[in-house]
Amino acid sequence: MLIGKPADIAPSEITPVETFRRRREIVKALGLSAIAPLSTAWPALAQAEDAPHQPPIKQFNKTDFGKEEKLTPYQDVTTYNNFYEFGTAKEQPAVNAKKFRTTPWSISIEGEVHKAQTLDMDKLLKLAPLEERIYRMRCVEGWSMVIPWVGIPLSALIKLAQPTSNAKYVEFITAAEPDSMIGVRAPILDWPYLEALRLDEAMHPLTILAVGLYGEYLPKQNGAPVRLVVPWKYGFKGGKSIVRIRFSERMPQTTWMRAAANEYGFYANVNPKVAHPRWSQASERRIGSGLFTRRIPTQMFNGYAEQVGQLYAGMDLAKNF
Ligand SMILES: Nc1nc2c(c(=O)[nH]1)N[C@H]1C(S)=C(S)[C@@H](COP(=O)(O)O)O[C@H]1N2
Ligand SMILES: [Mo]
Repeated sequence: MLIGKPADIAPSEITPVETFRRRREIVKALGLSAIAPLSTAWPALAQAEDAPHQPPIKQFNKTDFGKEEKLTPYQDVTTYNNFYEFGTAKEQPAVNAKKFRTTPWSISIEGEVHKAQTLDMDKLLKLAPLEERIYRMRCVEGWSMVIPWVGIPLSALIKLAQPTSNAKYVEFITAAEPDSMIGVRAPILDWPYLEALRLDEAMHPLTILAVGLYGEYLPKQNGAPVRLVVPWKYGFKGGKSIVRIRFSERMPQTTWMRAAANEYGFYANVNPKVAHPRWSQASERRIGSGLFTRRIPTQMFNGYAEQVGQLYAGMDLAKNF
């Protein structure tokens, strides 16, 4: 993910994953994390502390879905984040989100629905049984993780809202609080961060609202208390810390389309055959797979083609990227 126009790209963004991971893993392997001179030489490391665990979720269903995948370690999932509201560097959200308040929280359901309403977290958690979903997650930047999310199908909320016959799209509007979100005070993106899905994508059983990971409530840096997860799309579609869900007739302009429409399309389906204008999407680095992070081939629809391919039947995926 890059900010705005190509001219703004820092050279450090070209291989950020490798550099960050290798340094951190080498230092860990050598047991050197407390040594000050090294931290000074490698500034990114100084902040890459382990994130604390969150309270456990008492009740959720486990399934076999995704159980063949090797999970990305908790510490990688919670310290290597994209959440620009808390800074653009991967290690910043874990550090800068600490003061962000996530209780009380509610989501306003608006637009083309028969049952517009405000849902608090208690109500949201009762919409459907919580379930663990082990999903491969692919960032448009070229790295990936495997995360055991805990959440509910987004379809449960949609059924409650009762979309009108005009509703074709669902927008996710996320928190934008300058007082507690350091990134929101800067014009990094057009705040609030806004993402959207076509209604049938939103209804798909793989699409979830996540409230936890690794059997614990979501850490703030991962989008507490509730965020969207759409495993066949690039990670930027998964808006974090959602405050409004709006149903609309016309395709919404999303934040990343506004920032660079030629680079980040509305669909953002993972597709190894359609390159980003500035880099290939044919392969990915799986985070946390050892000292020298493995590069593996990227799969069509992130490997979920069997489940979601029919949603795009007849569409030109090079045009509708
Ligand atoms: N509100 C908000 N949501 C966001 C982002 C963001 O900057 N702000 N970044 C997105 C991107 S680019 C990715 S890859 C995922 C990362 O989620 P994770 O840190 O939980 O792995 O969050 C997405 N959701
Ligand atoms: Mo991303």
